[in-house]
Amino acid sequence: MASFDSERKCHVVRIVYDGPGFAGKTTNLKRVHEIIPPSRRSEIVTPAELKGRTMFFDWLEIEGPRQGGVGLYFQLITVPGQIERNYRRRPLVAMADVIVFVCDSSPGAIADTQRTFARLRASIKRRTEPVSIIVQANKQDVEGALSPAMLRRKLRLDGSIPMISANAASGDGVRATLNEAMRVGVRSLKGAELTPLIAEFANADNLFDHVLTFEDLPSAGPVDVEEVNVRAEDIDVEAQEMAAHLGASSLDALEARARRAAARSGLHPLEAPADGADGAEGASRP
Ligand SMILES: Nc1nc2c(ncn2[C@@H]2O[C@H](COP(=O)(O)OP(=O)(O)O)[C@@H](O)[C@H]2O)c(=O)[nH]1
Ligand SMILES: [Mg+2]
Repeated sequence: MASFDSERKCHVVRIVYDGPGFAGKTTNLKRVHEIIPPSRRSEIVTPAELKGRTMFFDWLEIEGPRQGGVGLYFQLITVPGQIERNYRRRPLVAMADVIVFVCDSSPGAIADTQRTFARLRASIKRRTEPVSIIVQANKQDVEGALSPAMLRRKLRLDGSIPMISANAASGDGVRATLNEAMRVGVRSLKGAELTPLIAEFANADNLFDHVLTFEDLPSAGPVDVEEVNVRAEDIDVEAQEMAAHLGASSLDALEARARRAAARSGLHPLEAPADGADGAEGASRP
C-alpha cells in the first residue's frame, strides 16, 4: 500500500489511528505535534472540528529518514470514532499502511473498545491487502484501568500484535507507539510494489474532498464534521535503525521501485541513475 509521491519524489506511509470516540486518538496527534520539531512536521489539519470532536479526521505529516536515497514521509491520520461516523472512517482505514488502535482502558469503556475493535477486524477483512496493527492501551492513569495483558485477552490478540501502554494526556507511550508504527511502516515498504500516490490522499485538503464524497452516499446518514489534527513529532528512530529493518540490499530495491513508480506516473522520474536487477521486487499489485 505504501505510495510514491512523484511530485516530491518521496515515499509516503499512512499511519491511521483508529479506536472508539474519546479514546485519545486526537490527543496522540497533539502530543506528537509537540515533540517533533517544526522543521520535520506539518501542522495538524482538522477539517471542521465541532466542539472538540473529530468530525472527519486529523492529519499530520512527519518527515522520516531517507530510505535508499529517497525521502520518506509518514502521514498520521485519526478517524472519527463514533459509530455514526463509520462511513467517514471506512475510507481512511481502507487506505492505511499501518493501523494504531487506541484503546480507552477505563473499566467502563471496554464494551465500546471491543465493539470498535470488531468493527476494525471487519474493515480489515474487506481489504485486499494485509495491514499491520499496533494496539495502544491508553488511559492507563485512570482508576481501575484494564492492564495491557487484560486488554489483550479482551480483544483476543495474539502475542504477535504489539501492545503499548500509554497515558496520552501526559504524553507517556505516545512516542513509543509512533516509533513502533513507523518501524512497521518501513517494513511495509520492503515487500510491496509501490503505487503512485493517489491524488485523493496526497494532502489533507484532497483527503477532505475525498472523504466528503462519502456524504452523498444513500447510507451516509447525517452530515457531521470531525477534525483530525496530526502534527509531526520528534522522531527518535535513527536512520540506521530504520535501515536495519530493510537491509542494505533492499534499500537498493526500494530506490529502484521508487524510480519505476515515478516512471509509471510519467510525471517526475527520479533523477537517480538507472539501476539493474531488483531481486526484492514484490508481487505485482492487483
Ligand atoms: N485520563 C486520561 N485522559 C485522556 C488520556 N488521553 C486522552 N484523554 C482525554 O480523553 C478525552 C478524549 O480525547 P481525544 O483525544 O479527543 O479522543 P478521540 O475521540 O479518540 O480523538 C480528552 O479529554 C483527553 O484529554 C489519558 O491517557 N488519560
Ligand atoms: Mg478525535
